[in-house]
Amino acid sequence: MGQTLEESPKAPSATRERVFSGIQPSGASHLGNYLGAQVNYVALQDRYDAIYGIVDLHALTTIHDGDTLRSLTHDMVLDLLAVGLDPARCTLIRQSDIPEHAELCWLFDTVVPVSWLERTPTYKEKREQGVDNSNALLSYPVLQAADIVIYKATKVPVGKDQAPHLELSREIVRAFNHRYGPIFPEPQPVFTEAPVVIGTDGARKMSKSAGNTIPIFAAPDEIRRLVMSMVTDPLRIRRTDPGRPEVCNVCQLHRFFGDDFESIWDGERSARTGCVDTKKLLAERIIERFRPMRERREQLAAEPDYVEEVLRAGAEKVRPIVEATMAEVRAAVGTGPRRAAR
Ligand code: AQP
Repeated sequence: MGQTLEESPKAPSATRERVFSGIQPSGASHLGNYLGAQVNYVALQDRYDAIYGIVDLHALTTIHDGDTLRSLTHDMVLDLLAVGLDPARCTLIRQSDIPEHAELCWLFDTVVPVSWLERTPTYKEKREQGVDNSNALLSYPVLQAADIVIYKATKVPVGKDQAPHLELSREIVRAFNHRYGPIFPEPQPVFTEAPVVIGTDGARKMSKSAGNTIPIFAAPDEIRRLVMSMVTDPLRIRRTDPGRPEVCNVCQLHRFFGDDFESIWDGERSARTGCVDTKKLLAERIIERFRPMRERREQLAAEPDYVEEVLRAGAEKVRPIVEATMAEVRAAVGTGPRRAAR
């Protein structure tokens, strides 16, 4: 069960609920990442105690070159800062800077039956896409659960593709709490108005590994090329055929790039406008929307140490939270030194 941002309660700052979400540095941020999750990352930073992780350990399931991963991680921090995350209002961490994520994942692994993981839809999808069938790929949702609850976060802004993983996180928390006592809260997803953005192929979820993305910081001409290549309503063959905005991915995307989308849809329905007109308009609107963010990203990229400073400060800020959680966990499971009897 998820909720949209509008439905979520506004917490007073003294007792702010915690939000966590992770994004893989597995490639350039795209419209799916932005509309499905990042807009909520930005919106939630003022209302919650928000922690966002660049989850490089997760990306190791697909990125197998050290220099590439380091550089993609750096780029993802720039993306997040450019879309509006402000290190003064939220905390940005690199997952591998906090080794306790992996420790907690292992402890969770001891309560998770393999059958729970094998039935995860994303595991099946990734295997179909030819991703190496590593133990890490199978255990991915377990590490994800650890990422979230190590901070005792209760809200997780994600796209709808992540809903089964969040369900699994709650099952893992229940299994762990059942064995060791009530240590962790059950996290709930928070969705945007665009919980699933479809890719340029008009069929599958926009996804880096599916090669159907529109990267938000691509050069304007590249954005134009990708939008012009988008698959629209398959039944609209001639320019004079009426369009069906409900099934046309270009029309659907217009909902997020202007208040006049209904008149654009009317134009399509009555064949007053053709797919090419609608695509050209969408491309220009996407370029315009991301122009200030692209400029900001360029400015930030010119400061060589800034990203590492942000990550260092983030790691320092979360350290007491992580230590408190892990002290509680280690005491419950029996790892670490024996505590003196009082
Ligand atoms: N198409 C999408 N629609 C809505 N939300 C989406 N998200 C991703 N694609 C869409 C959301 O973006 C956040 C970060 O995603 P991620 O990059 O960590 O992982 P992902 O979901 O696996 O993204 P990709 O592009 O599909 O990456 P690959 O192909 O490398 O696995 C998440 O909240 C996700 O829901």
